[in-house]
Parts: sequence; C-alpha cells; structure tokens
Amino acid sequence: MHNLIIISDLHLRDGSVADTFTNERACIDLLLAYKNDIIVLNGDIFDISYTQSLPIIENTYPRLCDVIARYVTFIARGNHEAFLRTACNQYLYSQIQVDGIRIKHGHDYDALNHGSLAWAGDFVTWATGKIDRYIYRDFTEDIGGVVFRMLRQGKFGDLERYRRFALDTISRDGTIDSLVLGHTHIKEVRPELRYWNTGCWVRGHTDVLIIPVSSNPVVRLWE
Ligand SMILES: [Mn+2]
Repeated sequence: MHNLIIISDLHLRDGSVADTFTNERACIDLLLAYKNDIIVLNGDIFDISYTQSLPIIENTYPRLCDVIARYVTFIARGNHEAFLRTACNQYLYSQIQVDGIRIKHGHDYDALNHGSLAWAGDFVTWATGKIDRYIYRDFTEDIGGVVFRMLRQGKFGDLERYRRFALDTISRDGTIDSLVLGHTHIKEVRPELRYWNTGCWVRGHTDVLIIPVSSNPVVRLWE
C-alpha cells in the first residue's frame, strides 16, 4: 500500500510580511517523511502573481524548493501559476489522476474563474497580488482584510455551490471515483460526497491530506 500525500496553497512569495507561508521546517519534514509515496502539490504553491518571478521564490526558499525538486511526484497548476509551466524542474499539470482520484486546484469552479468570466478571476488574482505587493504592510490586517474577504466571498459565493459545481465533474466522468480540490483554503473531508479539499499551508494552517492508494496505481496527467 502506498499513500497519496496532497498539500496545496502554500503561496510561496518573497519572505516579506506579505508572505503568508508558514512552518517551512514542518513542510520539509512532511515531504521527506513521505518521499517514497506519491506526493502531489495541488496548486498555488508558487505565487507568481505576487512575485512576478520564480527565482525570487527559489532564492527565498532554497531548501524547500530543493526538496520539491527531488521528492514531489506531481504539481497541479493553480490560478496564481496561470502562466507558469515548470517550477523546481517539474512540469505543472492542469489535472492529475491517481487511480480514480482526480486532483486539481479547482479555480475553474469558482464563480469568477468559470467560463466567460475567467478574465474576472484572472483580474482578481492579479489585483490581489498588486495590493499585497505594494500596500500590504498598512493594509491587509484592516481594510485589506475586509476587501480580501469580500473578493473571496465574490469568488466562492458559498462553498456549497463551489463544491456542488465541482462534483458535477464526478457524475459526468466515469473514470473518477473522487475529487480533490484546493483553492478555497478551507480544508474539507467529505468522503460521503467523494470530495476532499486540501485546505492550505499559510499562516495558522498546515493542512495535509493523506489517502491510501494501491501499490501500483494508474496515473493520468493533463497538460
Ligand atoms: Mn487558488
């Protein structure tokens, strides 16, 4: 029996006050502890919409990036990595499936990133990156926090709708037994719905999802 280890939404930035990544040592220890299993990073790991530059992130977190390059099996692309194709010498996939477990970041299911409104989601991602980059210090803990919550509310509406929309995928695709998303930063364990959310690994959160899988699982990858 192998394990599938999934974490998401680290939002690695530049180590400044606007960088909400937390507990690097614990994150490295986790990845090393499961290096013989299947480790998937489920999107918004490298916050390119904030830093505009992968080398800034790699220089800020050299040890973590080295461990990711060596031991992470697959990386799914999040909305903050929309234009990133590779990181830590690994390709970023839009979706990953291990046996019947479909893993994707899930931003295409939120109200702003879906279909013809995808530009709005891209804009919000871009704008929050700019807000954090230039006025975070005076902003985020008060007014910025309120604005951020409003943006988040606009994106997700209620989590019930986001989840239900995503779960429609399962009913339409016969190869999927269960779905693992990230993006909302809210960890959910809903095996009765065949739905999980990997939560996040930022200030106050070190969420990780561990699912046992067969020793020789069938893997499918989407560019
Ligand atoms: Mn996201």
